[in-house]
Amino acid sequence: MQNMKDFDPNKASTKNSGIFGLPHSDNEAKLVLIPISWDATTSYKNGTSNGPEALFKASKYVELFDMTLLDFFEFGIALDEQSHNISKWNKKARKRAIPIIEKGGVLLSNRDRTLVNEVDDLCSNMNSYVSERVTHQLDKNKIVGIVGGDHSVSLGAIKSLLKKFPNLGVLQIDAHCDLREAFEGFKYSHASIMFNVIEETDLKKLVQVGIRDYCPEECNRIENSSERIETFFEENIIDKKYSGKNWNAICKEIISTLPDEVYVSFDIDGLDPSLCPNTGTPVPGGLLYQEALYLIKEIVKSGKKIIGFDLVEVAPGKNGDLDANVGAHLLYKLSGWCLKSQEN
Ligand SMILES: [Mn+2]
Repeated sequence: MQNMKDFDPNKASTKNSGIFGLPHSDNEAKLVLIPISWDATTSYKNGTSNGPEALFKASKYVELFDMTLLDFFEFGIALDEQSHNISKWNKKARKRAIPIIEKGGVLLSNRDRTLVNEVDDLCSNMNSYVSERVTHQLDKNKIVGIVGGDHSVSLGAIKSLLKKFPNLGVLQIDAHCDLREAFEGFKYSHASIMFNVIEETDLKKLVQVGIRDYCPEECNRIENSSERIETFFEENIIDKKYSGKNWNAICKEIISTLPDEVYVSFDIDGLDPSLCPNTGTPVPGGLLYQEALYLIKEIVKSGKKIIGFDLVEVAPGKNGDLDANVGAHLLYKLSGWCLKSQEN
């Protein structure tokens, strides 16, 4: 890395530095993080479209050294450009989605149906942008991470990655299954992301962890998926934990269901909401920060490769910036384990 020799990880980050205070351009970086400021269909609280900017700011205060990962950041991490179109489409879609969400997705008039179609079209534009951007970076031999935005941003990324890695499996850390067929009327809702992945791709394995808020339709879908979807519900994890099974053994169980190439789709609401109080749809319970990281670390230690990832639903709050701080640390460690796993 040409400008790496002048870089000192012991010093505070400089004003014009990149994400995590690093000096890399996206040409120099091995890992490119693609920001998608999107919250068109968030149902409870919006604000996750401000995630990428808040994460970028908070990232400057993340300590670069890691006793296990060491100086992995020398591979280079850069944040891709923000797309002006994404913000424009998001504003348009959000404006049209709000009256529908307020009615609980019950479409009463032709006008309602027109609004829903317009939202779906704008979401399709976003999906295409993510797909194209990911393919563009993969063609340049980069590894990609998507920085959301709500969870719907993952679809385009998974589609493009499946072309390069047809046998990849998705590990989804989330409070929700996201397996509803459309939610509140919208085809590309954040709450339907994994339904769309299952329907629109040949993904062989989806492994869900942390799930604690779901509906009967989603349970049926999991049961009838012939193990294409494997769900580690929080209630079952807690039963095992409280009867003495340790987290290491539970992680091994989870990891045994994953193929060798793993895409991590990390919805911050999979964590305990005290770590992400401003996320769009917080649910009590959830993984601790260190449990989630331990799982990621064990995946890499087991010899599997993380071929890409996303971090979604991080929303900065008005009071303090805990959400962004937790998110930035998580993003850094995910980046690290992803880069480290390329040696596998
Ligand atoms: Mn989700």
